[in-house]
Amino acid sequence: MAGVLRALLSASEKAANIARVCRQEEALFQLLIQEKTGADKNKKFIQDFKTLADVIIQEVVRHDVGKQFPELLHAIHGEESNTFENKLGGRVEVQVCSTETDTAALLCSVLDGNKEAAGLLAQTIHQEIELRDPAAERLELAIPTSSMGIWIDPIDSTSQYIKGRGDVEPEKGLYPSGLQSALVLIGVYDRGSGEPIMGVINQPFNQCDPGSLRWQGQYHWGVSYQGLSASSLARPAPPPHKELSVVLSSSETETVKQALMPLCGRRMYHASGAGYKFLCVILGLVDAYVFSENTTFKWDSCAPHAILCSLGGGVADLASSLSHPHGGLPELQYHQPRYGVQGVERWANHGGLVAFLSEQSLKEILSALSGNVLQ
Ligand code: 2IP
Ligand code: CA
Ligand code: CA
Repeated sequence: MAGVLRALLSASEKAANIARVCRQEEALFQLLIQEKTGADKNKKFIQDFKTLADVIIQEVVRHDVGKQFPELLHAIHGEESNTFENKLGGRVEVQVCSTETDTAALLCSVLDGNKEAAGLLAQTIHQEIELRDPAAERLELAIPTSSMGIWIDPIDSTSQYIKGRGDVEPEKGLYPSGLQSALVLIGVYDRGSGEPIMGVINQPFNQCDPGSLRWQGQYHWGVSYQGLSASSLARPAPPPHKELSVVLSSSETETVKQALMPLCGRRMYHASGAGYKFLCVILGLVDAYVFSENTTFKWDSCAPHAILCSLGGGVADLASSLSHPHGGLPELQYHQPRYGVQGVERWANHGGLVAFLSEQSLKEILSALSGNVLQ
């Protein structure tokens, strides 16, 4: 089972390499953006986009993990389909071919005939990643792969990935926008219970070397299964101040912001990227991430949710928590689609969410929000 974690970590490192390689040549990158339409589109955005990197990463993760664990292949799902059309109308069904040369030839059709770029990308796709992570290697867990399902968000915060800004200044350690918010998210859940059990978050653009202008990435993982918890991170120490801090989407409703004001005062931050906002809680930069709308999806929350659980926190379904204030804690689940809806909506976190590290913070947030009209 720790073998699965190692496979996910290696796949996430390869994904981060692909994300960086695709962004290497601005002119070429601009060609590799496709607008999403119909049932694939996130209704939150007037225009929703995917890039060739999104499509390749999802296929590569599926391929690499499926090669090592063939029994998992049918249970690996993600945000994207495997087709991509570039701005010139070139179309490809992305797959990892049996040789690097074949993969390069396949990709060349959407890279405007740029053989060098196709070769570099194919090389990155076929590269063997030798990842050393002693803590992950030491881990011994007995979770049957037959009960696992996997959610991939190949790139979260695609809009920031496309904008490509590397010069945004952080506020209290937190980036309101910029490449730092683009993340690769790979989460594992239990197909029986729907609980998140393992998560990997890879941040391809963590730090930019001022000399070479090369980006270095960073990853985090967590496992939480039947009372056993392990993580690459230590649980952050509780903040010294009494006021809670929250991170919100810039599209969060005024009602929610007003309701949280007495609790958080000035400690209310905004950041792009659902995954990045979860990461801010995981790293202890804020106490919670509150989102009252229905435009995050299972692939956004599964990986961070598993890491939060491994650190003693969790992700509550906001609407159910408010409508059953005395019930058990209703956490998000990952195994069942919503009935009667089509496309990406089937996998929406429909009731909104609160990501937290301590149940005390969650309680305070829910009591501040109760009585306010949500959804
Ligand atoms: C998006 C992305 C957006 C987020 C939205 C997600 O995923 O994380 O940034 O909105 O909810 O679905 P916001 O930044 O307002 O939280 P993707 O980039 O994968 O489409
Ligand atoms: Ca996403
Ligand atoms: Ca995405």
